[in-house]
Amino acid sequence: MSGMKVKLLVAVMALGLVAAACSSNDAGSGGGGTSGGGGSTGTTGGSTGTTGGSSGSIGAAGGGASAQTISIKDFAFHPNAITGAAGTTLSITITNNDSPTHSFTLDDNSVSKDIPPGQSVTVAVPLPDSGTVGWHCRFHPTMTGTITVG
Ligand SMILES: [Cu+2]
Repeated sequence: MSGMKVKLLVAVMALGLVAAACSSNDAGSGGGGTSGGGGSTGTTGGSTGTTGGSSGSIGAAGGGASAQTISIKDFAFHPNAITGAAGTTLSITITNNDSPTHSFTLDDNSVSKDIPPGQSVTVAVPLPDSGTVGWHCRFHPTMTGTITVG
């Protein structure tokens, strides 16, 4: 009886040690991301740090480009209003959940990709220093969206 208790205690302590080791590792890599983000600019440092903390693997991408996901359903983009950092290239992955083919087409036609039903495509959208960038579906003019550069 008491022997069982001791074994249990040892097992619990061992688990605790493993957990402690894991969490200290996480804190370490998260901290690295935060300091890396702070190096570039103060304002974007905050958001970059958050991205680095949640997953270290895309921390590197967080420095130069950011990513957004959009889904298409019922002949509409969801969301149809997103934001991006001035002067960066925004990577947008669009998934078509409708039956017909749609497209992601910038209003100036500099980027245009068709998205077959059930599929996803990723586009790279270079953002200006200010203003907005509009996009639409070239097959269905009522499908529109806007990237606000901030
Ligand atoms: Cu469409």
